Amino acid sequence: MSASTSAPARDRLRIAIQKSGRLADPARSLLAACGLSWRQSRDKLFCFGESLPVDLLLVRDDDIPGLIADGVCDLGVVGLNELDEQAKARRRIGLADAYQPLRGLGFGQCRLMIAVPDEWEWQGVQQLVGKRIATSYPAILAAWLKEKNVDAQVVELSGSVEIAPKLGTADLICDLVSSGATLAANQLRPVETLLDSEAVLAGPVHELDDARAGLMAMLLRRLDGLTRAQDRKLLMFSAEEAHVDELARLLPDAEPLLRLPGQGSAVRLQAMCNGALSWQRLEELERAGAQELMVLAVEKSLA
Ligand code: PRT
Ligand code: ZN
Repeated sequence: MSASTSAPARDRLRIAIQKSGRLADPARSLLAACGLSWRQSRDKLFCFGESLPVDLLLVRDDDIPGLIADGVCDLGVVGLNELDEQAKARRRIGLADAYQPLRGLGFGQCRLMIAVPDEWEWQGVQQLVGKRIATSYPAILAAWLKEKNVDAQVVELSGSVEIAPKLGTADLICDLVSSGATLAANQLRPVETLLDSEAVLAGPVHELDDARAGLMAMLLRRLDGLTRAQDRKLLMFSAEEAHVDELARLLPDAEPLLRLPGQGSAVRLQAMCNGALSWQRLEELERAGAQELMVLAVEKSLA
């Protein structure tokens, strides 16, 4: 039985995104690139979907997993770190899983890492036994320590984790790292990675059974289309017929070449390439007889 059977049928999809912060702008841009548009300005908490019945709720990132669990929102854009932390915290108190990551979104990349004072000579996880570790991710850290069979004390802090060792409230920390500058500025050094994180589209564990299911499927298809498009380039060029086989051999990562009539004995060719097309590769193709080479970015794809 689906979890939503008892809930009233809804015909509008609701997506929670961060109101302000690191994930706010990229989340809005990505959803806009999926063809969604909204009536409200960005400082409002609710944005009414105009182009499609898909509304936005602008909230703190910490609230997003709970909003999905409670059925207030159907989807959310949130860091995998936050989603995983709250999922593990639920499991610890015996609650069933209520959300899951549906797609990685390719932004908000960071790592949840153990960082120790610079002066420590790192010898491995057993060095953590008996130590106090400050973190805003107590459930992930506790699960990791258990897996490593390390008995250490988890000191939960809601912010400014990196100054805990200096303040003497902890011996080391477990925090998010992207450039590493914050750690360096606090004389800390990353030594172990607990989680590789990025922004994800999170959704319920049970399938929806009303009009929202179709909207969700369409949104996921468009997201996949954008991801696929990012990796693809359309290569266009012309060549003498005699060179075409050799040029095709130089493009093993391309879908079959499309041939169009050209001038005289030349043909015009198009190839959809899935790999990078460096200057070096273009010059190699030129030496093998390709002329008028042009590389075009693919914006959207339902292929
Ligand atoms: O107000 P709200 O609660 O919504 O926002 P927030 O302040 O909790 O979140 P925000 O906007 O800081 O981060 C949102 C999400 O961005 C996080 O949950 C991560 O998924 C992702 N993200 C990516 C990061 C970082 N990179 C990051 N570097 N979140 C935080 N940081 C912090 C980190 O905690 C540390 O303090 O940046 C510092 C380290 O950065 P570097 O570059 O010095 O290593
Ligand atoms: Zn937050």
